Amino acid sequence: MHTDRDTLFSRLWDNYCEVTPSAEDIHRLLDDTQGGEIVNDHIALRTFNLEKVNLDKLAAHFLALGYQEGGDYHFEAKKLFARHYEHPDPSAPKVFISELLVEQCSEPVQAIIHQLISQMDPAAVTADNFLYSGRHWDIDYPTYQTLLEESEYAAWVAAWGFRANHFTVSVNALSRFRTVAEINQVLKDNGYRVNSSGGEIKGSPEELLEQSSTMADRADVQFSDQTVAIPSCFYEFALRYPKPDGQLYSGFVAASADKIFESTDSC
Ligand code: OOG
Ligand code: NI
Repeated sequence: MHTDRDTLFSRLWDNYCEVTPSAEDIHRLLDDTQGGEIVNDHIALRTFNLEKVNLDKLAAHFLALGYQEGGDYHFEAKKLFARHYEHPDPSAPKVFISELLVEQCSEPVQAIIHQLISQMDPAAVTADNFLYSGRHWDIDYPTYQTLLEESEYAAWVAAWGFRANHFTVSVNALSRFRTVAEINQVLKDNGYRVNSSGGEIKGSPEELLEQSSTMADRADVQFSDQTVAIPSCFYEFALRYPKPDGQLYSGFVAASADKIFESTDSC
Protein backbone atom coordinates (compact mmCIF):
# COMPACT_ATOMS: atom_id res chain seq x y z
CA MET A 1 0.00 0.00 0.00
CA HIS A 2 1.05 3.58 -0.58
CA THR A 3 3.12 5.14 2.13
CA ASP A 4 2.91 8.55 0.52
CA ARG A 5 -0.41 10.41 0.45
CA ASP A 6 0.62 12.87 -2.25
CA THR A 7 1.62 10.07 -4.60
CA LEU A 8 -1.69 8.28 -4.09
CA PHE A 9 -3.74 11.41 -4.78
CA SER A 10 -1.68 12.38 -7.79
CA ARG A 11 -2.10 8.88 -9.32
CA LEU A 12 -5.83 9.03 -8.59
CA TRP A 13 -6.00 12.47 -10.22
CA ASP A 14 -4.14 11.38 -13.37
CA ASN A 15 -6.31 8.28 -13.73
CA TYR A 16 -9.47 10.37 -13.22
CA CYS A 17 -8.38 12.95 -15.81
CA GLU A 18 -7.88 10.23 -18.42
CA VAL A 19 -11.67 9.83 -18.59
CA THR A 20 -12.67 13.29 -17.33
CA PRO A 21 -11.03 15.87 -19.59
CA SER A 22 -13.45 18.55 -18.38
CA ALA A 23 -11.94 18.40 -14.89
CA GLU A 24 -8.58 19.57 -16.18
CA ASP A 25 -10.23 22.34 -18.20
CA ILE A 26 -12.32 23.51 -15.24
CA HIS A 27 -9.33 23.24 -12.95
CA ARG A 28 -7.42 25.48 -15.34
CA LEU A 29 -10.35 27.88 -15.59
CA LEU A 30 -10.53 28.36 -11.82
CA ASP A 31 -6.77 28.31 -11.42
CA ASP A 32 -6.18 30.88 -14.19
CA THR A 33 -8.61 33.30 -12.66
CA GLN A 34 -7.23 32.98 -9.15
CA GLY A 35 -3.60 32.34 -9.96
CA GLY A 36 -3.13 29.77 -7.22
CA GLU A 37 -3.41 26.13 -6.30
CA ILE A 38 -6.71 24.29 -6.29
CA VAL A 39 -7.36 22.56 -2.96
CA ASN A 40 -9.27 19.25 -3.05
CA ASP A 41 -12.05 19.07 -0.48
CA HIS A 42 -12.63 15.37 -1.05
CA ILE A 43 -12.67 12.52 -3.51
CA ALA A 44 -15.22 9.75 -3.80
CA LEU A 45 -14.92 6.05 -4.62
CA ARG A 46 -17.59 3.46 -5.35
CA THR A 47 -17.72 -0.30 -4.91
CA PHE A 48 -19.90 -3.37 -4.26
CA ASN A 49 -20.35 -4.68 -0.70
CA LEU A 50 -19.10 -8.18 -1.62
CA GLU A 51 -16.44 -9.36 0.84
CA LYS A 52 -13.66 -9.32 -1.77
CA VAL A 53 -14.01 -5.62 -2.69
CA ASN A 54 -16.20 -3.99 -0.03
CA LEU A 55 -15.91 -0.49 1.40
CA ASP A 56 -13.51 -1.67 4.10
CA LYS A 57 -11.09 -3.01 1.47
CA LEU A 58 -10.91 0.41 -0.16
CA ALA A 59 -10.79 2.20 3.20
CA ALA A 60 -7.79 0.10 4.30
CA HIS A 61 -5.63 2.04 1.84
CA PHE A 62 -6.57 5.32 3.55
CA LEU A 63 -6.41 3.97 7.12
CA ALA A 64 -2.83 2.92 6.33
CA LEU A 65 -2.10 6.58 5.55
CA GLY A 66 -3.46 7.76 8.90
CA TYR A 67 -7.04 8.48 7.88
CA GLN A 68 -9.81 7.98 10.46
CA GLU A 69 -13.47 7.03 10.16
CA GLY A 70 -15.94 9.90 9.93
CA GLY A 71 -19.71 9.65 9.44
CA ASP A 72 -21.95 6.90 8.09
CA TYR A 73 -24.62 7.63 5.46
CA HIS A 74 -27.55 5.50 4.27
CA PHE A 75 -29.28 5.75 0.91
CA GLU A 76 -32.20 3.36 1.07
CA ALA A 77 -33.75 3.94 -2.34
CA LYS A 78 -30.39 3.63 -4.11
CA LYS A 79 -29.42 0.62 -1.92
CA LEU A 80 -26.15 2.26 -0.92
CA PHE A 81 -24.15 2.69 2.25
CA ALA A 82 -21.32 5.20 2.57
CA ARG A 83 -18.73 6.31 5.08
CA HIS A 84 -16.37 9.25 5.01
CA TYR A 85 -12.78 9.35 6.19
CA GLU A 86 -10.71 12.30 7.25
CA HIS A 87 -7.10 12.85 8.19
CA PRO A 88 -5.68 14.64 11.25
CA ASP A 89 -3.82 16.85 8.75
CA PRO A 90 -6.64 19.21 7.68
CA SER A 91 -4.95 19.83 4.31
CA ALA A 92 -5.54 16.17 3.33
CA PRO A 93 -8.59 15.67 1.11
CA LYS A 94 -11.48 13.89 2.80
CA VAL A 95 -12.56 10.58 1.27
CA PHE A 96 -16.17 9.47 0.66
CA ILE A 97 -16.54 5.74 -0.04
CA SER A 98 -19.85 4.13 -0.92
CA GLU A 99 -20.86 0.53 -1.60
CA LEU A 100 -23.87 -1.07 -3.30
CA LEU A 101 -25.82 -3.39 -0.98
CA VAL A 102 -25.76 -6.22 -3.51
CA GLU A 103 -28.05 -8.56 -1.52
CA GLN A 104 -30.86 -6.01 -1.91
CA CYS A 105 -30.68 -6.17 -5.72
CA SER A 106 -32.72 -8.51 -7.93
CA GLU A 107 -31.45 -12.08 -8.37
CA PRO A 108 -30.25 -11.48 -11.95
CA VAL A 109 -28.30 -8.36 -10.95
CA GLN A 110 -26.78 -10.14 -7.95
CA ALA A 111 -25.71 -12.99 -10.23
CA ILE A 112 -24.04 -10.59 -12.68
CA ILE A 113 -22.15 -8.74 -9.95
CA HIS A 114 -20.95 -11.98 -8.34
CA GLN A 115 -19.78 -13.22 -11.73
CA LEU A 116 -17.80 -10.01 -12.41
CA ILE A 117 -16.10 -10.00 -9.02
CA SER A 118 -15.28 -13.72 -9.29
CA GLN A 119 -12.99 -12.82 -12.22
CA MET A 120 -10.77 -10.74 -9.92
CA ASP A 121 -7.46 -11.80 -8.45
CA PRO A 122 -8.01 -11.48 -4.67
CA ALA A 123 -4.51 -10.01 -4.31
CA ALA A 124 -5.48 -7.01 -6.46
CA VAL A 125 -7.25 -5.22 -3.59
CA THR A 126 -4.13 -4.81 -1.51
CA ALA A 127 -1.89 -3.77 -4.40
CA ASP A 128 -0.52 -0.21 -4.37
CA ASN A 129 -2.48 0.72 -7.46
CA PHE A 130 -5.82 -0.82 -6.46
CA LEU A 131 -7.72 2.45 -5.96
CA TYR A 132 -6.98 3.51 -9.55
CA SER A 133 -6.74 0.08 -11.16
CA GLY A 134 -10.02 0.26 -13.08
CA ARG A 135 -11.89 -2.84 -14.11
CA HIS A 136 -10.68 -6.38 -13.31
CA TRP A 137 -13.26 -8.26 -15.38
CA ASP A 138 -14.77 -8.61 -18.84
CA ILE A 139 -18.30 -7.38 -19.37
CA ASP A 140 -20.33 -7.06 -22.55
CA TYR A 141 -22.50 -4.09 -23.39
CA PRO A 142 -25.87 -5.91 -23.01
CA THR A 143 -24.88 -6.92 -19.46
CA TYR A 144 -23.98 -3.29 -18.69
CA GLN A 145 -27.42 -2.27 -19.96
CA THR A 146 -29.13 -4.89 -17.79
CA LEU A 147 -27.42 -3.41 -14.72
CA LEU A 148 -28.26 0.12 -15.88
CA GLU A 149 -31.98 -0.65 -15.94
CA GLU A 150 -31.94 -1.47 -12.24
CA SER A 151 -29.05 0.53 -10.77
CA GLU A 152 -27.09 3.26 -12.48
CA TYR A 153 -24.52 2.88 -9.68
CA ALA A 154 -24.07 -0.87 -10.32
CA ALA A 155 -23.61 -0.22 -14.03
CA TRP A 156 -21.05 2.51 -13.37
CA VAL A 157 -18.89 0.32 -11.11
CA ALA A 158 -19.22 -2.61 -13.52
CA ALA A 159 -18.02 -0.48 -16.44
CA TRP A 160 -15.32 1.60 -14.74
CA GLY A 161 -14.10 -0.49 -11.83
CA PHE A 162 -11.95 1.13 -9.16
CA ARG A 163 -11.03 4.78 -9.67
CA ALA A 164 -11.90 8.17 -8.20
CA ASN A 165 -15.47 8.88 -9.22
CA HIS A 166 -14.94 12.60 -8.65
CA PHE A 167 -12.59 15.14 -7.22
CA THR A 168 -14.02 18.17 -5.40
CA VAL A 169 -12.75 21.73 -5.45
CA SER A 170 -12.71 23.42 -2.04
CA VAL A 171 -14.58 26.66 -2.70
CA ASN A 172 -13.34 27.97 0.67
CA ALA A 173 -9.80 27.88 -0.72
CA LEU A 174 -10.55 29.78 -3.93
CA SER A 175 -9.71 33.46 -3.87
CA ARG A 176 -11.87 34.83 -6.68
CA PHE A 177 -15.01 32.77 -6.25
CA ARG A 178 -16.85 32.94 -2.95
CA THR A 179 -20.09 31.08 -3.60
CA VAL A 180 -21.28 27.88 -5.23
CA ALA A 181 -23.72 29.97 -7.29
CA GLU A 182 -20.78 31.91 -8.81
CA ILE A 183 -18.99 28.66 -9.69
CA ASN A 184 -22.16 27.27 -11.29
CA GLN A 185 -22.46 30.42 -13.40
CA VAL A 186 -18.85 30.15 -14.61
CA LEU A 187 -19.43 26.48 -15.46
CA LYS A 188 -22.56 27.24 -17.45
CA ASP A 189 -20.95 30.24 -19.18
CA ASN A 190 -18.26 27.84 -20.36
CA GLY A 191 -20.71 25.26 -21.66
CA TYR A 192 -20.66 22.73 -18.81
CA ARG A 193 -23.80 21.06 -17.55
CA VAL A 194 -24.49 21.45 -13.83
CA ASN A 195 -26.33 18.62 -12.04
CA SER A 196 -29.77 20.10 -11.30
CA SER A 197 -31.32 17.11 -9.49
CA GLY A 198 -32.78 18.58 -6.30
CA GLY A 199 -31.54 22.04 -7.39
CA GLU A 200 -28.17 23.20 -8.69
CA ILE A 201 -26.98 24.02 -5.16
CA LYS A 202 -27.25 21.10 -2.75
CA GLY A 203 -27.31 21.79 0.98
CA SER A 204 -27.43 25.14 2.78
CA PRO A 205 -25.50 27.29 5.27
CA GLU A 206 -27.70 25.75 8.01
CA GLU A 207 -26.46 22.28 7.03
CA LEU A 208 -22.92 23.75 7.03
CA LEU A 209 -22.22 22.46 3.51
CA GLU A 210 -23.18 23.65 0.03
CA GLN A 211 -22.22 21.58 -3.02
CA SER A 212 -22.67 21.42 -6.77
CA SER A 213 -21.31 19.20 -9.51
CA THR A 214 -20.99 18.92 -13.24
CA MET A 215 -22.77 16.15 -15.08
CA ALA A 216 -20.21 13.43 -15.84
CA ASP A 217 -18.15 13.52 -19.02
CA ARG A 218 -18.57 10.67 -21.47
CA ALA A 219 -15.68 8.40 -22.34
CA ASP A 220 -15.20 5.22 -24.33
CA VAL A 221 -15.43 1.92 -22.51
CA GLN A 222 -14.18 -1.24 -24.22
CA PHE A 223 -16.87 -3.77 -23.52
CA SER A 224 -16.07 -7.32 -24.63
CA ASP A 225 -18.35 -6.99 -27.68
CA GLN A 226 -18.04 -3.29 -28.59
CA THR A 227 -16.71 0.11 -27.54
CA VAL A 228 -19.32 2.60 -26.29
CA ALA A 229 -19.04 6.10 -24.82
CA ILE A 230 -20.85 6.18 -21.46
CA PRO A 231 -20.87 8.61 -18.48
CA SER A 232 -17.48 8.58 -16.78
CA CYS A 233 -16.63 10.93 -13.91
CA PHE A 234 -17.63 14.42 -12.79
CA TYR A 235 -16.19 17.42 -10.92
CA GLU A 236 -17.67 18.74 -7.68
CA PHE A 237 -17.48 22.01 -5.73
CA ALA A 238 -17.93 22.28 -1.95
CA LEU A 239 -18.26 25.27 0.36
CA ARG A 240 -18.02 24.47 4.07
CA TYR A 241 -19.30 26.63 6.94
CA PRO A 242 -17.90 26.84 10.47
CA LYS A 243 -19.48 24.89 13.33
CA PRO A 244 -20.21 26.71 16.62
CA ASP A 245 -16.63 25.85 17.73
CA GLY A 246 -15.25 27.78 14.76
CA GLN A 247 -13.92 24.71 12.90
CA LEU A 248 -15.26 24.08 9.39
CA TYR A 249 -17.84 21.28 9.23
CA SER A 250 -16.02 18.23 7.90
CA GLY A 251 -18.90 15.81 7.29
CA PHE A 252 -21.29 15.23 4.42
CA VAL A 253 -25.05 15.72 4.03
CA ALA A 254 -26.93 12.56 3.05
CA ALA A 255 -29.78 14.37 1.25
CA SER A 256 -27.23 16.25 -0.89
CA ALA A 257 -25.09 13.17 -1.52
CA ASP A 258 -28.20 11.31 -2.69
CA LYS A 259 -28.54 13.80 -5.56
CA ILE A 260 -24.81 14.03 -6.30
CA PHE A 261 -24.77 10.29 -7.05
CA GLU A 262 -26.99 11.17 -10.02
CA SER A 263 -24.17 13.12 -11.68
CA THR A 264 -23.28 9.93 -13.57
CA ASP A 265 -26.83 9.49 -14.95
CA SER A 266 -27.06 9.48 -18.75
CA CYS A 267 -29.68 12.18 -19.20
C1 OOG B 1 -20.76 10.10 -4.28
C2 OOG B 1 -21.91 11.08 -4.14
C3 OOG B 1 -21.89 11.86 -2.83
C4 OOG B 1 -20.89 13.99 -1.77
O1 OOG B 1 -19.98 14.82 -1.80
O2 OOG B 1 -21.86 14.07 -0.99
C5 OOG B 1 -20.81 12.88 -2.75
C6 OOG B 1 -20.69 9.42 -5.61
O3 OOG B 1 -21.29 9.89 -6.57
O4 OOG B 1 -20.02 8.38 -5.69
O5 OOG B 1 -19.87 12.88 -3.46
NI1 NI C 1 -18.60 14.43 -3.38
